[in-house]
Amino acid sequence: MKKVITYGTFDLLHYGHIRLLERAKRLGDYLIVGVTSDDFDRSRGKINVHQSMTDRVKAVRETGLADEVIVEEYEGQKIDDIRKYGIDVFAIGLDWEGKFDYLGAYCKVVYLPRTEGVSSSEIRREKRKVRIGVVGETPVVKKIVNESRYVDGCEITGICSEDGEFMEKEFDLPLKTENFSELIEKVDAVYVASRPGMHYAHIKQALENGKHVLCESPITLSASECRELFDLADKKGCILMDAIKTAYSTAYSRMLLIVKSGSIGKVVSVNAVCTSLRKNENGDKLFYFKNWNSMSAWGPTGLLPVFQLLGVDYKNKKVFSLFDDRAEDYDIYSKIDLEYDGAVATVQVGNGVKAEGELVIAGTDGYIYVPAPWWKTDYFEVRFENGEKNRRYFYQLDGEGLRYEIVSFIKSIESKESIDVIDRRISEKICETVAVTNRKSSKTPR
Ligand code: C2G
Repeated sequence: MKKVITYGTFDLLHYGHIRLLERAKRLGDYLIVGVTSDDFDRSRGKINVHQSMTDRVKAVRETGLADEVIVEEYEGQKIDDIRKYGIDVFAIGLDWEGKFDYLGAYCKVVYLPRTEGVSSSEIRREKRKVRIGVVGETPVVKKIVNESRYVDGCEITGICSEDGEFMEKEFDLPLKTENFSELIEKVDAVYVASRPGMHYAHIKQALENGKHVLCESPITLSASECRELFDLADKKGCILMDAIKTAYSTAYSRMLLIVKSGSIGKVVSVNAVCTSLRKNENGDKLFYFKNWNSMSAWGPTGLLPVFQLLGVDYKNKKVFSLFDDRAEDYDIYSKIDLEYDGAVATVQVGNGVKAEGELVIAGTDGYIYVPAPWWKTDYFEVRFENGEKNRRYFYQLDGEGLRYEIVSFIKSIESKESIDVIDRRISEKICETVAVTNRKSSKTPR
């Protein structure tokens, strides 16, 4: 029996895929189809795949052309599969010409002509693009504009900023305005990265006008305002999403699953440090950075693993802050201690201070170590007293997680259902916990 194998993502299965499978099948008597796993696609930079692996496998099965469907999970698997299944022919579309010649050492390699005029990317692109307007003046605004170019189905069409110079100098966009109403009139969705004190007004206005919102955390400066905005989003049938890029990193979410599955025993402590220095063009330290004090700039990220692992119902909170002389509510460094039943957490944040940005999660059997900068997690270790049991994990992270965050936002808009990577109760609790504390209140920490 002559065995043939082919591989693909087979997203939104179309005529081109079916013809490829038919021709591959004709090359032998038995056809094995390898469908890529979601992780494998992500690691090879295919981030816009619309269907889940389960749906893609189902669609390939339903063609009735595959005698067997397998999952492709890792680089180099093709060689393993060819040996394991005793493959005679490896077939793939001509768009891969030359790329799989190395498999010629194991079986015959055939490149089949592609079907012209149809592709998953085109089908995805044909859908109307979501027009996104950005508001704000933090450095992440630039990153979001750049990262959105990797995401099908959206385009950044305008910016609104209080800082006219920043807008003029840094952006090449069709619409630049200092008037927020003008921006939201011309877009379907808004990415809010204005100063935290402005979030509530910006989000409310956007939602009231039926626009979806992705907002840099903290969404607002109080839990009640945050809840009110989520309720408004539901009422208006709009998406409101918290933008903490770390939540969208594959390594970070795997790390959470490992902890939740009990690998390190019961979690007794979460210790997160997040700091950065702010500099202006002259290299001088710019402490007062557009109202993003340490608590608002880093608090949400630092609190994320705490709330995701220990929950939001802490019993006690103590905050110690060091303030910049020039501004009442600008903490250059804060330490948040949270007490839970049977666990504690410490989050240290600094905007204008530098320390080792690690995350350590201690458990009764072992601990997790995520090296600096842990908020861009691509690597972590599970460590035990007996070092032989230690495990190391690495997952590719492109665009600091921002592009996956935008993909989730666009998918939520298209499916009209929020993909809540960050639970709403966590977003609300973040708002409540980071709401500083000016010089006076720091003397009587809550
Ligand atoms: N294809 C085709 N004609 C089209 C579109 C796709 O013949 N109009 C073929 C591709 O050449 C490929 C198969 O259909 O052989 C699956 O295509 P994709 O789903 O785009 O998968 P791809 O990214 O090419 O994955 O390890 C993964 C594989 O190497 C290929």
